[in-house]
Amino acid sequence: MAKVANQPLFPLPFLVFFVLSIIFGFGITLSKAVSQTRYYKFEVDYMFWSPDCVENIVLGINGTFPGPPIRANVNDTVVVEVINNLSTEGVVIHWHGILQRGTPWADGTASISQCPINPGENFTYEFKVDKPGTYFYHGHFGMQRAAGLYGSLIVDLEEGKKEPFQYDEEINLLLSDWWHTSIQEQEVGLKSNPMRWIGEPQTILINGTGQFNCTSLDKYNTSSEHCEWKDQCAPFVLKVEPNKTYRIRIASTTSLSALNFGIANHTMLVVEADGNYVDPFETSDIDIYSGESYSVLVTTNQATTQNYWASIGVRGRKPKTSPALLLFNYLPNSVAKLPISPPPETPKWDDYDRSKSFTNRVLASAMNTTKPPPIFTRRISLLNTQNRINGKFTKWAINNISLTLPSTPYLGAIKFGLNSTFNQTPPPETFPKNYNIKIPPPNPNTNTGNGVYRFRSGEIVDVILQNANALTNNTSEIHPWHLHGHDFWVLGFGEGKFSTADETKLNLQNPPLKNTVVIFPFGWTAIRFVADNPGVWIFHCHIEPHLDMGMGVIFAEAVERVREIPPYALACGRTATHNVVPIIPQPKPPRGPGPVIPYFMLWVIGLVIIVCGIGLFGVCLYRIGLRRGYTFNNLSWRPYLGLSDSQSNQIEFSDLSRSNLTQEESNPTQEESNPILEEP
Ligand SMILES: [Cu+2]
Repeated sequence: MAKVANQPLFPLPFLVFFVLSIIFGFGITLSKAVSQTRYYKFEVDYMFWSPDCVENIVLGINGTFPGPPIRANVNDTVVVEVINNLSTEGVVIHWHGILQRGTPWADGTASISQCPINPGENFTYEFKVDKPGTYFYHGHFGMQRAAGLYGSLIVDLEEGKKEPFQYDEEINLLLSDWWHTSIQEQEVGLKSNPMRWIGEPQTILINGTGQFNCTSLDKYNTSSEHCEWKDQCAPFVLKVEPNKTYRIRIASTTSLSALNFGIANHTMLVVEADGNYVDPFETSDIDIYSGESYSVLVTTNQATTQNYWASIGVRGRKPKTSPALLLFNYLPNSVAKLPISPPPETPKWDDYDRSKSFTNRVLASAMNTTKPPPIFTRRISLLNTQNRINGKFTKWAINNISLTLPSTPYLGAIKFGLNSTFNQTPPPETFPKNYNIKIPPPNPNTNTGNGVYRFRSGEIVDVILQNANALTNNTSEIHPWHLHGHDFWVLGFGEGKFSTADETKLNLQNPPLKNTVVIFPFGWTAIRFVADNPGVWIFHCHIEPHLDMGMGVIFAEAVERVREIPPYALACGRTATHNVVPIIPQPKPPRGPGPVIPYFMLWVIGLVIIVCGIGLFGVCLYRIGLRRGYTFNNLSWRPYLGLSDSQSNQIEFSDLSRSNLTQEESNPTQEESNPILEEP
């Protein structure tokens, strides 16, 4: 039996292989550690809740309202398994501000990117987050967002990267408005003749809590008995430490209201809008429209012995809703300590000059934003009007077409050429030049339709959103328009009807990138985007009842380039039976509930197992070799490389089966001369 003497425990090739494995393995591990997969499981159901101290039913996720926050880093993959526990309604969830490049089927828009998830069934969204910013998610089927189906979605920079501004702590505010009537009642009202408008909200909610008919101020001032706060509606308190800078992320998922946010005695520095850095500017308050988000920096540099009010009030519509108040509580002051200064007053609701001057200050940060292409290749003008169908039903229309969504999702319908599922005639690219936007529509009658604007890949598209008089004289409303699948450059705003004279007013130098932009009463807004994201994207007014009444258009972009639509996304309408789409059960995501799997650990464990396995294998080979009397001190990989012995002047490690060797093939003298091996 071979005996080992002075033999290194691990031979050189094994050591080299071992070290390379570790370097290679850690390379993979580190790259995976930078981008993670974030798993969530969302069970959607109606439940009793008291968002504003009045018990009602809300659409909750996993038994909470609002839904759980999603947090990820740039380049992470977010996987959300949505389980529809509703007994009679379908459901979808849209990831507002996420561009869904390569995954247009995950945009979460019923009838557009996918079929509603049936009651009792589930659907898994999987998408990459490629841009840092303040976002949110919400229902996009019927009016489910207004029923409370929303939550926040924050994307941080990659680990180790720094924001272009500094702050100490972060506060996240998700704003919404709340009605005591159900969305079913609201929706039936909207489609009734005569229409029953939803009216103004009962309460403004901050992170899902508000106080109906009883502001924090009432409570502190009068301790009135009707102000009975429960856990679910306890006033929101921002606990802050003096002399620190806070990044306050503010997103609005309101159904209707345009809001204004201000903190008494404090100014704020606006640094982000809709997930894009802006040229920082200081302001006492911000206007925020439904679908928008901002980050502001606030420094707690006021008298430290005081607390301060922050206030969120309604603008743009004659408000009937009390402003929501929250306490800016300077620690260690008691929460019960009443601020000396009054709450900031919401600017006058119809002071549009003030609104415009704020909006015009939102400009691209010089450092972090790309400029728009200097010219457009296609321009579409969209006239916003309020109309009637058959002289009765009130609708909103764009270029005289009120959008009604088809039962087959556009994405599948266009991909598979199912032309009977929607109007094949594209909607008009513009409206009559002589249309008078200052008066109600002379012929208020309109038509419903579901045609699409089709874009070739790479088209540079300008959209001129043109506001006009609604059905009532001297009335024109604010509409915040939101585009899916894109950020767009906001080239400008203007009064009256857009004309060629306005062309020179467009800002091509530093227009901000946004995903939501407002049109002011009787005015126009110009935007530009590049059609470089294959998919079908809705562009619509983010006011929930307005979209329900037809205020939107559909953009189809190079759909032939869309691949791998999960079959379940199309299991309805004509795509359900279309033979190109086999209906197979959707695989479950690798993990169920819980926010984050430490993928890093899986890699480390896997790596350790592989390296140990290789090591053991190497050691075994080595020991076997020793027992069979081979020498290992002069090793060569030549036989593996296909080199002949004549090319080698050394004994080959590959010559494992020594008995098969001939004398010519082997070099016995070398073996014998080997002092390490001794004869048995
Ligand atoms: Cu609108």
